Amino acid sequence: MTSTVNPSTADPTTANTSPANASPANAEARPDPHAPAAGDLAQLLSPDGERGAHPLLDDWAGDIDDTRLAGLYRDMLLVRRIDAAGVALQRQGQLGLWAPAEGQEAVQIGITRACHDDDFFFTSYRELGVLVARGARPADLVLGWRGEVFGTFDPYDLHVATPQIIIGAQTLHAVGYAMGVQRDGGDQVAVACFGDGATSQGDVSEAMVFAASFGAPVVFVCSNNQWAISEPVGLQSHLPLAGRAPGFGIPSVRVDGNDVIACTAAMRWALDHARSGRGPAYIEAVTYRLGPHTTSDDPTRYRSADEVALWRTRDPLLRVAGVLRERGLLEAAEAEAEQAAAEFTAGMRRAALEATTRPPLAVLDDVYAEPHTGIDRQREQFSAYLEGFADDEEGTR
Ligand SMILES: Cc1ncc(C[n+]2csc(CCOP(=O)(O)OP(=O)(O)O)c2C)c(N)n1
Ligand SMILES: [Mg+2]
Repeated sequence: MTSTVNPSTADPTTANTSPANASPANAEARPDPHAPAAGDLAQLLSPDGERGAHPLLDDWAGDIDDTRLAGLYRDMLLVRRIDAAGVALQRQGQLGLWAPAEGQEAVQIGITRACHDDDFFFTSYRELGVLVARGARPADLVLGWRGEVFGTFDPYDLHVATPQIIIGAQTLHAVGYAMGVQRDGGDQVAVACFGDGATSQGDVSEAMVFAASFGAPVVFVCSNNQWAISEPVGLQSHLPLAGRAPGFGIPSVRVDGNDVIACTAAMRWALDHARSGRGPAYIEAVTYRLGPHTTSDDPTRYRSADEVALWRTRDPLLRVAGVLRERGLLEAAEAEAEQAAAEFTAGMRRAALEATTRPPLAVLDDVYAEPHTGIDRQREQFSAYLEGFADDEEGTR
């Protein structure tokens, strides 16, 4: 299943219209192929809450009734609350950094809920929903972003590898794992989650070559959130990203990443393809990063308020909430999610306050067993940097 682009349906209000998006290659004349309406974007629940049909995905969504939809909504709302708590903790000085997932809950929850428990995820730093749906504990989310030693979870507990900061590298890890499954036997699938920006990394292309050559049971999930920090997706790909996979011999589907039903269905299709020995599959989930790239970023410098406002109307939670309200199921789903969120976020605050933090310089202690001039130099520079805060009041850092 390849993607085609119909320029007449391009949405002029998305990424390619802001000055920061000017591409060296004739950007003004090019329609925006990444706009949600362009091409064959698979959708089963429209922003107005209308249930739609799709030739590939219908077969995989039949059982998603109102009760299941309420469950998906509860998961998404929980993730949104946890995300907000992460941002707040960072703003309070408890975390070094946080990479917000706001706006991307549908793809993260949809793909995780479609998996078997032992399918193994290889994610970037933004897949908060995958971690939450896999049962991560509050401390798992807090200690890593605090930079604590032993700050991560046991990957074999959650069947999620340690989140990858090196853009795209996890796709290679996923394919390696999938090739291991082929050799060990079993029906596990590896899932590689990455962003639109990652598709420009050689690692991702190499991963797709290996996956296709060996017919490895891996699903590639590209969350196209329109931005790679300040670079719009249109700058690095002039056509929809789902269209790349068939060039590697990998079937793909381009799905509305803010439609949790379509994301679940697309993932079920892709998992079935991989699990049944037909090799890798690829999903491009078209979504949007509503917040900053991380808490260190100021997106007002490179994208317009209008663009963000437009995407707020496509909020993945809103469209499901509308359906649930009509069916009289919203209140219960919200109450359940809020209760779970209150407990989880209290746990996050506790984990931050109870963390035993080593002196910052200790981070360099165990890098090498022997003295090392490079580390000595870094220690000197870092000391000087820390001394810059000497006048700060006790306890403000
Ligand atoms: C190999 C590598 N190059 C550059 C970076 C710096 N970097 C961090 S995030 C990022 C953008 C990634 O964008 P995308 O893949 O779209 O993921 P998103 O952050 O939007 O989820 C870059 C370039 C990095 N971490 N690793
Ligand atoms: Mg991105």
